[in-house]
Amino acid sequence: MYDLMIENARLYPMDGDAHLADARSLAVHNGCIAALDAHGPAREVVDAGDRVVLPGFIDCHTHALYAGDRMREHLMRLAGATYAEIARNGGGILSTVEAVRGATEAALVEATLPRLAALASEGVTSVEIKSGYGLSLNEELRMLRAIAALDARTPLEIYPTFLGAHAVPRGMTKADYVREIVDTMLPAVARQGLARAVDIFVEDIGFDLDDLRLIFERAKALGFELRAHCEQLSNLGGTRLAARLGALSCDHLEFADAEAIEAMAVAGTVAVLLPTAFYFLRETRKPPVAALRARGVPMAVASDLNPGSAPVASLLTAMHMAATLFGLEPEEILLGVTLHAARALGQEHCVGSLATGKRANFTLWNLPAPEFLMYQLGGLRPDAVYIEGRRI
Ligand code: DI6
Ligand code: FE
Repeated sequence: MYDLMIENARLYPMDGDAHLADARSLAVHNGCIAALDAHGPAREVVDAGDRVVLPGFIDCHTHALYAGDRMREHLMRLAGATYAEIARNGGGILSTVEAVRGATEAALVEATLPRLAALASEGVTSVEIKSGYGLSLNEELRMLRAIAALDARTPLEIYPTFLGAHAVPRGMTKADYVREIVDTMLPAVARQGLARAVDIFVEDIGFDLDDLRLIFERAKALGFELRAHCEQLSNLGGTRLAARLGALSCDHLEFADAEAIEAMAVAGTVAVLLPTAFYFLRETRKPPVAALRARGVPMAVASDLNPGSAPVASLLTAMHMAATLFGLEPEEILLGVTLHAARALGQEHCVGSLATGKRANFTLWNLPAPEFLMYQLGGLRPDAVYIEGRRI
């Protein structure tokens, strides 16, 4: 006896490609997908009425936990200032660090809940959330505890990432801060089990290749998965090194070159593309999508939701932009928010497609076809969202 049966559905399993399945039904047991094309009794039967069923979307790169806003910086940018100029003049990430340090853990959680609700309303069932606005042991731990609280407060599956190496805090040299990350912060985060992955912002205004190596080697030894922000604003070679050190994903990649792509292809690293940041910062250099495709590098798409470069609480908007701005094909984008996003989080064994044994995270849509999500912008919502077989 199954717990739940979805019948009469157009299933798009996203299991390798983005095609329509022959199967018309999906059975759920104990929160997992028990069978496709199942028959047999179920405690609850839902007639999908020929609607589209997709795996729950996975937003695999966000900085959704923050306090305050950066509206004034955005207005400065609209008037001509660049992201890097604003950062060098004391704005940027460090201004959000001040806001986060001034907010209670409860206030951080309350500020973030509506942003997660917005993502969930679009069919997102898993969200990665990075720390990185604390920049000290205690403040980073506080952010990670708030992320754990969000996991408990929402039905969403939350994947916490430690991004201590997001910016150098005021009053410290980069070398001293990197030493603190390696010697103190990483072991403490590992001990408390507060993050699955470790991330780093590799950029002139962030961290360099030596920092990347030090932090990744320690993080790997402590059992963390590795991710990196690379080649967003310039080409420092972060992608090549991160991929060689075993990064699950390299993210942004506007300035990635052939060597970077080759290193990702060899290592099986996922390219996480973030068109909202490209759009919001009014960048002109696009990631090398054709070359990534040609070399078979799996591409994911995420919202990058953050107060500075992408205040965009909408994965559907990121998906639409991935098509119109970056030239990804609709099928690539659908895989990019399901199977490939799961891979970027090291979770492809349990989420990201409609496959037997995976968690029963899926959504029902009244659409002519899934590609419609890359056509209409705005106003699209799933009729139902299920996480581990329960409707939320
Ligand atoms: N790259 C980004 O796009 C975000 N972080 C990063 O390293 C921006 C974060 C912010 O500006 O607050
Ligand atoms: Fe980011």
